[in-house]
Amino acid sequence: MSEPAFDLVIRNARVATAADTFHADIGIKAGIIVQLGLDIAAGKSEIDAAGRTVTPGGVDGHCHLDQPMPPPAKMADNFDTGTRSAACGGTTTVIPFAAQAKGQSLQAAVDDYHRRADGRAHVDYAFHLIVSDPTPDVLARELPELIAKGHTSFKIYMTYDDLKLDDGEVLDVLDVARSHGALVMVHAENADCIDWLTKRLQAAGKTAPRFHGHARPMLVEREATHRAIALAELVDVPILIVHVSGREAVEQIRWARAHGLNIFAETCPQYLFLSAENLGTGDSYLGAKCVCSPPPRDKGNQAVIWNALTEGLFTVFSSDHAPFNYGGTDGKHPDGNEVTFPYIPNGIPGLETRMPLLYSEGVLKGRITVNKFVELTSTNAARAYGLHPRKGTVAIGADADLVIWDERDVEITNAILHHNTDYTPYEGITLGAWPGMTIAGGEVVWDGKQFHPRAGRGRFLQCGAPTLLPSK
Ligand code: DUC
Ligand code: ZN
Ligand code: ZN
Repeated sequence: MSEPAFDLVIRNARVATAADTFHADIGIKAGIIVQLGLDIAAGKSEIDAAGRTVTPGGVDGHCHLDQPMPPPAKMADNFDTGTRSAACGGTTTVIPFAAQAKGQSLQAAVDDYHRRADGRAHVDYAFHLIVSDPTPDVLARELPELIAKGHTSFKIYMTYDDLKLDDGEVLDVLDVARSHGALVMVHAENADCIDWLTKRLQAAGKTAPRFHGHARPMLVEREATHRAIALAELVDVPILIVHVSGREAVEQIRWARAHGLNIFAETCPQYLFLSAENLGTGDSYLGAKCVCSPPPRDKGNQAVIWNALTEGLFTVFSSDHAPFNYGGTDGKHPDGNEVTFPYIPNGIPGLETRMPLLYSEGVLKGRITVNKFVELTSTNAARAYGLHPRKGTVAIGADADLVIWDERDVEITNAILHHNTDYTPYEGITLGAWPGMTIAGGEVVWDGKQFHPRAGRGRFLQCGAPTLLPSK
């Protein structure tokens, strides 16, 4: 008897890519898709996907794992638990951030981050850089060297004291990106407006978690989005505005595109599924669970983000997973205390729920096609961060990273999730779909009931040049 032709065959799949939907068997060998066809030869193992949709594994191009934090804050997920939850939610590539502390070299931040990731990841990963200290050496030597080593995207912040750049520094970083073909992701919120509002709110005794939203109104995001666009126009370089949360930022992006500027945009589940109400009422501290920046907006803004998503404004849909426990001493209760809103660590968990939320409420509710879903959750992130077509599609030669979807009701509770965070902001939401199986590099990592760990399965990916088409 001859050896089976494939390690794994997925039969009778309804395959959805960003471009097409078609029926095929998928033949996998050594972790790669090597054949797509009808009635292909046998595999050592076989999975029947009849009646089910198969999409590329998700590429979460914006998540934070084991990122060093000012004490006592500590992220609840590292590369083990973060990639475990990613896999169980259908995401097979994660791109967290090697964050430069002010005064630190970028290379030191990358070396430290490799130590945190090495041997722990269950799915493949790449690193964006966070540039917080663009010294002459960083701009002239470190950034170009790191871009050449596969870090072709970096995030910059217009807020947060320990991370923010002034406009001149933003221009310098954009200029390096232009010269070396990298993509800059911009966190657009006006730091001075936030500081000013925060001081006034504190002076008035308005310190409960819900005032986090009052300190960061839509206006501060609108102004910074406008400024980021202007700075990118001056340098003549594309940028990606991350975590767009509402109408006024959407209007800025539409304006930029109408003027021929190449501005890409990201939104996240929290701006579709959470609203200002989740930041709590009165003095309740529970709203700390949903403190993230930009904050969830009102229901009108939520509807604007849904419309913008269905109309094609967004390039990518990412989790911005930034996990802090609600209980304990190193998360939302620093040193065990209820603190005033400026001291609540910003961020919510969302790696595992990102894809099922959008599949259920986007695809199954008829708001977007399954092809648009694939584009937003996988293909465009792979393109933006130079990983396509190895990642982000179902094609011969691509990595065998796949999700087989089960269309069944699932109630989200923290107990069914695999992150290490002690809550989910989506507790109690019932979805119409969940990954029935996730395959990463040809191996089943999630079978719909059980996670199949193999720390170190996840490989570090060197990213190439972004291959996104100009934004429309
Ligand atoms: N905001 C960020 O910019 N990053 C992580 C989490 C958050 O809320
Ligand atoms: Zn951000
Ligand atoms: Zn972020």
